[in-house]
Amino acid sequence: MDFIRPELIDFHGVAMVKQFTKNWEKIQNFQARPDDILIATYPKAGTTWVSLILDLLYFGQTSPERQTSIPIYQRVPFLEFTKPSMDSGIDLAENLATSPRLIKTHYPVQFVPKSFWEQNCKIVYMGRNAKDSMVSFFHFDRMAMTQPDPGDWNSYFNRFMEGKVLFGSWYDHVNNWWKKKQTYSNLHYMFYEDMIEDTGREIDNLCSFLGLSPSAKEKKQIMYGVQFDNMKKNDMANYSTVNTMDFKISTFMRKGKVGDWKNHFTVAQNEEFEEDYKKKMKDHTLQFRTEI
Ligand code: PPS
Repeated sequence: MDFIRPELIDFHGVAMVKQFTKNWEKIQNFQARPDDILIATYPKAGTTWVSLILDLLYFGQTSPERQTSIPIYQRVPFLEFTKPSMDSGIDLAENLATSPRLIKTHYPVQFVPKSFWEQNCKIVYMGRNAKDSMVSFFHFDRMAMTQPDPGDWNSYFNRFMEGKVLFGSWYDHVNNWWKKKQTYSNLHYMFYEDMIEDTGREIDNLCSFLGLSPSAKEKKQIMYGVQFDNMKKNDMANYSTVNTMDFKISTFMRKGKVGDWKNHFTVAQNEEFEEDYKKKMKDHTLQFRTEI
């Protein structure tokens, strides 16, 4: 593959790439509808997992053919995404014929188009602990040619802590979305680690938030479809149809575990990380688990 990787730019104080700021005006003017559902995450927190769950909850019974014919990134458009020769996320979102429209974003909370707040849209935020997010993001940046060059692990480790990776600081992202939840009640804040621990329980909580009551049979089907191994085999969910990802380097559905950071962090790195983490994560009501 011969792609020119993008450089990071400073965009309103957040590290971004031009591909994701190109449609800024249009995105800011996006007209959300009251039943739109926004799935928001820092990269690699399990966005695709939640997206598939929501898509199955809303459309699994009524349009089962979606599951085998439309890749998840078209069913749940990535709002800020642009790539030459492909429909942009904003165009896909505007043209979604579904109700509700499910829309994904990695934007920090301050970048979200104001109409989502004005329309009081439901928002599902999924957080994942910083260490595993860093590892997953590193491997993703190695294989996704649309991402800035990750360099080696040691330099990536430092840049992640400095927020010099795409979509900026993990710390600011999770904290600012958490703060938003205190004033915006239509925000459901979930954790990847809880999902790994008990997917059924977390889907039940999600359904309570969404006001959905799937039948036992439907829930069983969803649980089956969203298991890691099944998603990994599912070409409509595993991103194998994307030509800018080199699966020989790493796969999109890579490990799906809590604690893989232990295979990457040195003892010294872990100490440095913990020291820095304490300084940045002052709100003790927001707790992430790095093992379960
Ligand atoms: S992206 O590119 O930011 O949208 O990626 P995202 O989907 O947020 O995150 C990808 C990571 O989520 C893992 N994943 C899962 N883990 C467990 N179970 C299921 N069903 C599942 N689906 C996706 C995926 O494997 C990536 O994590 P890593 O640690 O790299 O394996």
